[in-house]
Amino acid sequence: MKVRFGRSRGRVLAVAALAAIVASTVPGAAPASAATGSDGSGLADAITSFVTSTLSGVAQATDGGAARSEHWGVITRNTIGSPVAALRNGPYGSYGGTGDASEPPYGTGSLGIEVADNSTSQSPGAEKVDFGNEVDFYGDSVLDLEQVGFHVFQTSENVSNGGPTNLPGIRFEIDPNVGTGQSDNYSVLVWQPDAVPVASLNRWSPYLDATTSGTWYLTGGETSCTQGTPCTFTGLKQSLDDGGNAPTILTASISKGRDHLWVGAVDGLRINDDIYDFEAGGVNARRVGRG
Ligand SMILES: [Ca+2]
Ligand SMILES: [Ca+2]
Ligand SMILES: [Ca+2]
Repeated sequence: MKVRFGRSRGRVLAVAALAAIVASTVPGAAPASAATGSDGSGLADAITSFVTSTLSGVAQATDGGAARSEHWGVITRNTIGSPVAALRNGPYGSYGGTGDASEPPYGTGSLGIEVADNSTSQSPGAEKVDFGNEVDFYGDSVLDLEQVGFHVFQTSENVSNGGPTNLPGIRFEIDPNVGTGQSDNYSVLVWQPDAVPVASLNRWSPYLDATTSGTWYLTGGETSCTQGTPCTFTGLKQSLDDGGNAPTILTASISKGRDHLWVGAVDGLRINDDIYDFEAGGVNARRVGRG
């Protein structure tokens, strides 16, 4: 099944924004096509020309995915303390490194993350950050998730600070729609990666495929896939596939915390047919197979 996953929402918003521009640009709120010739002057024609060229530009940008860059950022509700989640250049290295693993897997930048383990007055004192998107995946079915994963820049210092699995993960806030709890509209679907190989420390990792590695669980005891008894990706989806209303996505994010100090970077977040390329200037969606 081919699903326009994570795409339709951005287009709807772009068109809605354009409609607002048209309404505020054309006096009398007439449709753009009806403005021509209404007063016999060139003004209406000029406005129509401007609106048409704007429409064309928005459509092209949205189809390329770049227009949705503004939907990515720190998810405020889920962030604790003052961690860093910043679109940055690099990292290149570590020093002396060469080859593909010494540069970001896509483009020239990435999502830099820095989280402290003991810097708030809360208990635990650890920070937490979610950098993600509350718009473009909203309403998509969890059961349609087929591809998930990313590349990470992991350091040996992070391993010293929290062990080999001290890594950021992926979180989907969802409406689980399982069992008799249809009125329970919230759970978090969490992927925790396996440790990266020692040979991949202090450089960029290969693609970490969340559908075949690491562990998945749901918060709130929605299914048998709990933090204490996590599941594979396949097992997780099966546990949510109980008929009736499908489980739906609310948000998607890269997440770290609350546990250990961590400083590193993530790039190339894949969700189905799109790879989200984190760059200093924004987030670019690259359609798989289109380069
Ligand atoms: Ca990048
Ligand atoms: Ca529900
Ligand atoms: Ca269901």
